[in-house]
Amino acid sequence: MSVVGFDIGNENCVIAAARNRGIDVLLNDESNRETPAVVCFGEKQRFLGSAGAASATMNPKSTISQVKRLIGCKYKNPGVQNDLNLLPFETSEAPNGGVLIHLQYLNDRYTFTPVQILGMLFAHLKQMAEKNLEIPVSDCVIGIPSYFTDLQRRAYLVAAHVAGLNPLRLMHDCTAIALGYGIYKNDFSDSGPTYVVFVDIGHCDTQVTVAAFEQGHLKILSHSFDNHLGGRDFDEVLFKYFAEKFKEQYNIDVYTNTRACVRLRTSCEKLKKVLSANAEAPLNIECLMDETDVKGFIKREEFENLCSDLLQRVTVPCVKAVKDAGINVKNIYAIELVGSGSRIPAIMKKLTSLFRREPRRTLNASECVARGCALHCAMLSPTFRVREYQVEDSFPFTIGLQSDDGESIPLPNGTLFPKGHPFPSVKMISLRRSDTFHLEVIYLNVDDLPFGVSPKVRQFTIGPFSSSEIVKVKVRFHLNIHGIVMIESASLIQEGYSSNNAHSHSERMVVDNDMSNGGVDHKLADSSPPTTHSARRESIAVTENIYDGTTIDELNYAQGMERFLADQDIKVEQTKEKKNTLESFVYETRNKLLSSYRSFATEEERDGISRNLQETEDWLYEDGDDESEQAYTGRLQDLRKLVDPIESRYKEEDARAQAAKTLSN
Ligand code: ATP
Ligand code: K
Ligand code: MG
Repeated sequence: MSVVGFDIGNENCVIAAARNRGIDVLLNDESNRETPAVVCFGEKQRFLGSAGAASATMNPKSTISQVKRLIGCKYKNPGVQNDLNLLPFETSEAPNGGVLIHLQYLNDRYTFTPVQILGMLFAHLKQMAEKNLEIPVSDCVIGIPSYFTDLQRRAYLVAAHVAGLNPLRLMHDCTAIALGYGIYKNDFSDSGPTYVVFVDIGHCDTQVTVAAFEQGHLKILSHSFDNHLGGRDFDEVLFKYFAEKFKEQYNIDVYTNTRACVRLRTSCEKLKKVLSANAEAPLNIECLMDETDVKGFIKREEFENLCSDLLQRVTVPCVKAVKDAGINVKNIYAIELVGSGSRIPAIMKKLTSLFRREPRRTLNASECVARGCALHCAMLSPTFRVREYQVEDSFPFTIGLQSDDGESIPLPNGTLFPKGHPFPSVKMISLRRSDTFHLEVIYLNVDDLPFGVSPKVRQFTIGPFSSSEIVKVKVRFHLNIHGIVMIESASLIQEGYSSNNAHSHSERMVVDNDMSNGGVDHKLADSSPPTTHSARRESIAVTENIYDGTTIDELNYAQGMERFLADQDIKVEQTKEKKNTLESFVYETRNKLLSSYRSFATEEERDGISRNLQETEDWLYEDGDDESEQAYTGRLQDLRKLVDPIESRYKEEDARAQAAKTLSN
């Protein structure tokens, strides 16, 4: 069984797998350890990952990137609108309020959801892992940002299912990093926990997590983030700077030209990387637009000045994480800096002055998320033995419960799971109702949520049921291993209350069944207190009312579409192969006619075959350049018919010579 961890970054994906008693990062076809999160729709087939990134500047409108920004998001969210302004492909609002992506493909107009695009990427990565491991890959752990909402988490799961993956857990990126950090370390002190701050600066976001380590155990104390601050924001500063410069200097406006924008952004990213290692860097782009070659130049110091706001913003989630963790800066054992976006030297400087000590880089900055996920997958898999280690994660938002019938809910401030609550976790509440009712799960503290995100999580219908009197209904909530809220069960408890009791529902106590044993136990067994002998317990149906998620029909459609697109890719690849085979046959036969076959064919035969080879070659360059698989195999068969008799004569003679040689030995 496969044991795999995926880090789906906004720019780069990494796959790690447990094998040979360790965790390995898997290589893609180009022998790279990182694969761009890009799906490009070419003329006749898709190009995924590295191949997709290679065609990004040629085909901007049909190259889909940064899907992490769009998945499970509302089109109208101002943050999403900002992102869409920077992305060259066409989008619109979906009927459910999400994002739709439109593009031209196979002479038709296609529309995809971000879930479908992520599904394509997952399928590509799955294939890559299978090729490396030489076994089918299905079970996996997938890294996600801690700030992902219920909807985004569900969307990731659906995308994984579209690709035929079976995610055992969606794991917070920094929790995975902390696991990889803690599990191999033996030098934690016995006198209380060791506090470590993890700062992950990627392409689009910054995540900060404080973890407390003890021997054999890690506990997440806080997650904090800026989901609009990453490497690409630093690129954008350079982009704006040069766009302005070139307007003055060359009188060109790149904003009016999609391809020029894409090319300038790409060059600015390269320039930024050069500035990480050099005090100054040039920028040269040939024929950026209007047949103008542009030249620019910037010093690191000037770049840092232009970025001063961004640099200041890096400190905000750091301060918040430490505050939420309730620890003192001087008690921090280490600050670990990861994510490739953090390679800008000024970021290190800024964090050094904030924490009054230099952050460390003891982890592999680009691989630690995937490695931690693979480790966790090994822990969850029955086929692997990993040393005993407990991971207790915490949920970053306060989850609340509302009732739409005006009836009160016996929860303090309506809080079902407070911010920072360990998960997975279950909670049982008792309500008093006489027929079918609805409960709405929401995120209570909007200030904690990423900007513009809807606090609505999900609505549940408990019922149908109806009773002549008010009865007790026990509802069991589950904040599951992925950080998704579910109702596990609802049951009606008939105890034969007197009518006086019916009014005391607001005083009824909450039964809290938190599983605080390291968040490892996620048994679904009911552990509620036994009811009295006279009570009757009857389970009630629970229906989830999906606001805007993917329905089963949509999942089926997406899976069907993925099969169709994958078949198309395979067909195109096979056709290319058949064409190559024909081409090689032409060249090889021509050579053989001059050498090995020469004495086995008459001159007439040789002339005939040569003529045919030439015709085929001409055809391949002209009408046959873009033909069907059958056309190529047909041509090959025709040529074979002519060449086969000569080949068998040659082989016969060759065999005879071999036999003679053996005899004489
Ligand atoms: P995210 O975590 O935001 O989803 P990701 O995981 O794909 O994205 P990373 O691969 O960690 O992101 O980081 C990518 C970012 O790192 C890019 O913005 C890239 O420009 C930047 N980067 C890579 N190398 C350097 C460097 N040497 N100097 C500065 N920035 C760099
Ligand atoms: K990554
Ligand atoms: Mg990342």
